[in-house]
Amino acid sequence: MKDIITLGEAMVVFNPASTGPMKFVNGFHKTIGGAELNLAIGCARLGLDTGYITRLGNDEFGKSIRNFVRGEGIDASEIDFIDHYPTSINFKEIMEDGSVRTFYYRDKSPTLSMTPDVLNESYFKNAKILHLTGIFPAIGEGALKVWKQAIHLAKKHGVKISFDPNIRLKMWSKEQARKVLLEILPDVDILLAGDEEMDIIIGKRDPVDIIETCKELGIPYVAIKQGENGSVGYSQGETMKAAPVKASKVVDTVGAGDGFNAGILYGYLHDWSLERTLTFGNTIGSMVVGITGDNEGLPYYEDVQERLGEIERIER
Ligand code: KDG
Repeated sequence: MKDIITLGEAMVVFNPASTGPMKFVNGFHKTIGGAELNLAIGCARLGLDTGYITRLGNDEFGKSIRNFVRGEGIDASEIDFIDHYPTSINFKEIMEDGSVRTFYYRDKSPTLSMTPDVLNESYFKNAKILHLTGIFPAIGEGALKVWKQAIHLAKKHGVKISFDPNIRLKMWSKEQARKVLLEILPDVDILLAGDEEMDIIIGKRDPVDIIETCKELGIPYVAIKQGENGSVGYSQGETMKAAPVKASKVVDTVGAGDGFNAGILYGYLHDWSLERTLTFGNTIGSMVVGITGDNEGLPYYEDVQERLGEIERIER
């Protein structure tokens, strides 16, 4: 039985070799990204049994992504390839303060060629949690249908649905995002969302108000990300705010939310208290921003323990 399975679009990510406006950057480093894949990497590094579902272009980039997924110890048996759809690409611009702009080349995403019947029902039957984001349905009509089928299969087999809206306004408008993402909320078991994103979806930004709405919708487990202000969680009648964990440095903020999510899912699966779980998630988020790349900063379990002062490591 897998702890986590996730459905997403992976991309080759070109990280700039220097900071500043992309139009003046001449060198890039080829890496790999995609919110759901980052989450899968974060979970696998913590020690969870993780599987990733996607379709890649039948090209060199697609093959390098599958190799990378396998190298992280993530099950890649539900990855397939398609001709004539190039693997998607994302170029990043990073400023001195670590803030990022992304430039997507994903209009002909291989995931657009997927149809609902390609999802393997037995893979869903054998999973504890299905993690979804609002990026996949924003790719286009075909991807939206596959995403809805994934929700259907999870519900059919009692798989918990974890959901991060991950609203990307370069991919769709606020109105389109609201329409699609509002619909999924009643099906969600674990909501992992930014306060600004919830403002777009339900028109509420204060975590207390967001949690009220989640209770009305029957969402049992909630973690609201507030960036530098920490996070607020809700579970089993308890609401709790967890203080932010200060990053030792900030060089690239991409992937911090995915790292936070991995930490929360780890705590959820291990029945940890809300306080411990939120602190664990905040700590991981603060570690991710210190390293360039969408997932290079995602820690292993011992790295987080060390950062929390739970273990001491002798390095030399
Ligand atoms: O959450 C991080 C992702 O945003 C990044 O890896 C790229 O998936 C991506 C996207 O669509 O922006």
